Amino acid sequence: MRTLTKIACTSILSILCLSSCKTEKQKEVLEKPNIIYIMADDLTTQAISAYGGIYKDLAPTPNIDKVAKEGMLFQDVLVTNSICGPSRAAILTGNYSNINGYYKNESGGKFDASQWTFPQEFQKNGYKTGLFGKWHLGTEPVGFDSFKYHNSAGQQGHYWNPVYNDNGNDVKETGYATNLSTNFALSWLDTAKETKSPFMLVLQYKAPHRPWQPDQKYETLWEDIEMPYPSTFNDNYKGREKTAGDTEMTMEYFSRRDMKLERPKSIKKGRETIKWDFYGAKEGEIVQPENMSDEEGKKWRYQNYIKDYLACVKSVDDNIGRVLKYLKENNLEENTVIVITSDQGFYLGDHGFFDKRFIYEESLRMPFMVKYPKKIKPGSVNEDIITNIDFAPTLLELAGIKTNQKMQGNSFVKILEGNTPKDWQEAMYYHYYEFPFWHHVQPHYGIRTQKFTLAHFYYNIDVWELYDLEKDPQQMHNIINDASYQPIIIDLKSQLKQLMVTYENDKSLADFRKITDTDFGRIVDNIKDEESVQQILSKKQE
Ligand code: SGN
Ligand code: CA
Repeated sequence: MRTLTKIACTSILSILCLSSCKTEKQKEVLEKPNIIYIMADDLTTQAISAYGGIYKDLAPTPNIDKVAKEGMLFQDVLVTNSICGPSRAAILTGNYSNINGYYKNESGGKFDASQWTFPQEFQKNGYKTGLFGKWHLGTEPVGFDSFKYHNSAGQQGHYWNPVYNDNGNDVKETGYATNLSTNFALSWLDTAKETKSPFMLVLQYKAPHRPWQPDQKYETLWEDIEMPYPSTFNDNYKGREKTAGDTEMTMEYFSRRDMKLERPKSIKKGRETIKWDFYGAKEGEIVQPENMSDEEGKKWRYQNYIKDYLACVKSVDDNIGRVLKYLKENNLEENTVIVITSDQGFYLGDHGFFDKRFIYEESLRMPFMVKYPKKIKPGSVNEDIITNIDFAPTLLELAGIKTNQKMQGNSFVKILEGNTPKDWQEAMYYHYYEFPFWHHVQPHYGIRTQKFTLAHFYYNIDVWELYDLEKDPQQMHNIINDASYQPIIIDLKSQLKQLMVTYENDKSLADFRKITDTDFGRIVDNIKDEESVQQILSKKQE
């Protein structure tokens, strides 16, 4: 009797074990990871507390930080062309602008949607795919079962009551864009998670892009506080007069709209309203209260700007918190890869700037972190040079999707696993083309290693710059003429040349200038308001 019971128990146990082991094994084979790719617009590392910085205690980002804490935080993810559409095109195709054909925002035309993009590959391989929020590439998204993207203000979108293109139809929604895009994404997830297929969600916030309009509840969040100033706030651009010193993105170029000044009722619709709202954006126009000194005015504009920008980031952080809560409540945390990033970096008064475009650190570095408990050690930090063309191959490899598609980028899954391959890149190639509108930043290309930045500004000037990132991390000293650096310059120039050959962009300066000069067309047809802004503002640019 005793023995019989023992035998019976043992066999029941082994059956139980067998079936549960089998389930585990089956799970591994069947369970492809879900992917959630979250990209905010113009979100920069200086505004994320996980990266430290001067705002970390006053304006923390606990939800974004949580992803970093539970995953890997990247310190050196760099954008190949620091502007919205071109960065998005590079991310989608895994290729540089010269291969995907999308070089510029202004007069950059529409993204060629007949090209291969990574979401198409996910869709082809059985993933449910969805896109919500900012798209900003002109043509309709391909590779998504469902999409709902900002379709106003030339696809920049609006913060309040925005128009979205909902799978082909324009719908005006009521509310605040950051909350709305998250609502749409989460309700799509409700359906996607019920199917047997894994999902790949792309959630791209309009925030914290200009004109930096916070949610009502955060409008006066830091009213009584004077936000700190970046240490390079009063940069005088010595030795960089024709490059950093000749832009339209300093604190003097904020408009009345940026400063949230109320337009007099007497100003009627149309051209006049645009003229009033954008006053300040042109040279010689300064927005500041009467009786303020220049220094006070500069500080006043910065304070308005930084508080609004950080308040927009706060909503992004809150909404990322909603996504994380959703994953937890639906038991999706273990098998979901979460990426948080931005389309480039941004200046928060650093070097006296707002906006991006330059190869200089604040706009070159993209915030980037990944959480995926199955592969990534919590709390890890990585310092390898990775660029935005490496995203697509990495996401595909994480999902176990093989493709013959030619991508210039490389997968960094090994890096996520904590093992940087011996032959991993130690330098990156950068190239920015748009000029003069918006912000008058000279087209330039360059190389960035972990120690140096070497750049050539070439459109209607011929200026080389070199920065020693170890001795001068803030890039205040252009040491291109320093004799002791000449051997380094020779070496960097030859590496740069090699990179241009590798990336198939070893063209003449005349050919590069042609790209800047070419009008590839508008991003969307029939946008009257944008047209007038361009006409009104572009007068005094060259
Ligand atoms: C708008 C902004 C610019 C900004 C571009 C590009 N002007 O035109 O300041 O550089 O977008 O931004 S605004 O006053 O009309 O907001 S990007 O994110 O699309 O690259
Ligand atoms: Ca952007």
